[in-house]
Amino acid sequence: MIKNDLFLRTLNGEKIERPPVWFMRQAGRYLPDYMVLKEKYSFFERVQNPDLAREITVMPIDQVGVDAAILFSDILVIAQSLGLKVVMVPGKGPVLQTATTEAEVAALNVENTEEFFHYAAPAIKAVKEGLDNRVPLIGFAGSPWTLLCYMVQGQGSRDFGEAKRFILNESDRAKVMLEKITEATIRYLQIQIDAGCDAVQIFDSWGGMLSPAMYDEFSLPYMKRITKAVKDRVPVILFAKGAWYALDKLHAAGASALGLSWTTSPDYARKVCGADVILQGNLDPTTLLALPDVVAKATKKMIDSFGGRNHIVNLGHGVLPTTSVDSAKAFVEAAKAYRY
Ligand code: 1CP
Repeated sequence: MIKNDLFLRTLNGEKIERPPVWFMRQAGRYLPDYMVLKEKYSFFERVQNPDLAREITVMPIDQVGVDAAILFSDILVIAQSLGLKVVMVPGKGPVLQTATTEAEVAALNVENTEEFFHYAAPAIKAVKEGLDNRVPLIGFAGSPWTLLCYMVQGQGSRDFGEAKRFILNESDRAKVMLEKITEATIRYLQIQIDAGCDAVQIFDSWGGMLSPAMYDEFSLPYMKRITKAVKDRVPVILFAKGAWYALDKLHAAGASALGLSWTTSPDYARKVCGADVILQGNLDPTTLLALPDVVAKATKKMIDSFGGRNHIVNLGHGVLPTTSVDSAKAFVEAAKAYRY
């Protein structure tokens, strides 16, 4: 039994005394103790070594008091499992081997998934031990479209223009790639759930870069397949950043909750999805650059806007690396002090 199960009870639609709080990218990025580990070990050592994965995943529970943990890893592990090299370049971000030609896409190997992720179950079990049933553990994956963005582009991008050119010019090949990413993702999520993850979130971080019609063709069908494959085992949170136009369809896909970025209002989401939809979000992450008392007021106001129910407090995207620990704590404490 998990002692603090506010997060899971909210996903279940239960009435509770206050909203649970966690935030995207809470495990890495801004905590000073994480920075120390970052100097000592490479990114994938931190992901794959059970002791490091436990220490980093549990850190925000102990240090900022969030109500749920998210496994320390990255969405790009799926590109690795399919056979592409990924390097995290300090100060720059991820750099990947790309797959765009017919031969490169054909070589992406879904059958390698279980062997590649041999480290995942021991890491998750170590994390669960570290959590000691204090709070639930969230597993995660990127959406197939968001993964394709990196696998075509080879790195982050302002507009993912090359990825868009690829799906326009080579839509059949792009769909073969999206299918493969989908299959590998489902297998990886099953491994995470088997090992003890209590819920999963799919990050469609670049979903909102697509037009509604392009979203329906190149992201939604794969989000749906993934959701359908795991939703009977654990609650699924779908976060399609900026894709407000797809909320009703993502809801209909069987998501337990929908993540909102700060440009989408809860009123709008409830209007298109129904009054009982469970929502997560959505404070603008730059708000956490403000002073702690300013953060506390903005957080309370944000929670008010969700109308006192069916809400998981979070940011509208990942926490920024320049966030101070005091402001992150002010955000968490404002949610914990809130009463419905
Ligand atoms: O060594 C480091 O600290 C490098 C920074 C870093 C970290 C801490 C990267 C590189 N990934 C991560 C961890 C990570 N990534 C987590 C673990 C849990 C946590 O930090 O709380 C999660 C959930 C992610 C998810 C992720 N990675 C997303 C989706 C969420 C989002 O922010 O949109 C995306 C798009 C990535 C790709 C990625 N990995 C790393 C960076 C710098 C990026 C962005 C690259 C870019 O587009 O510029």
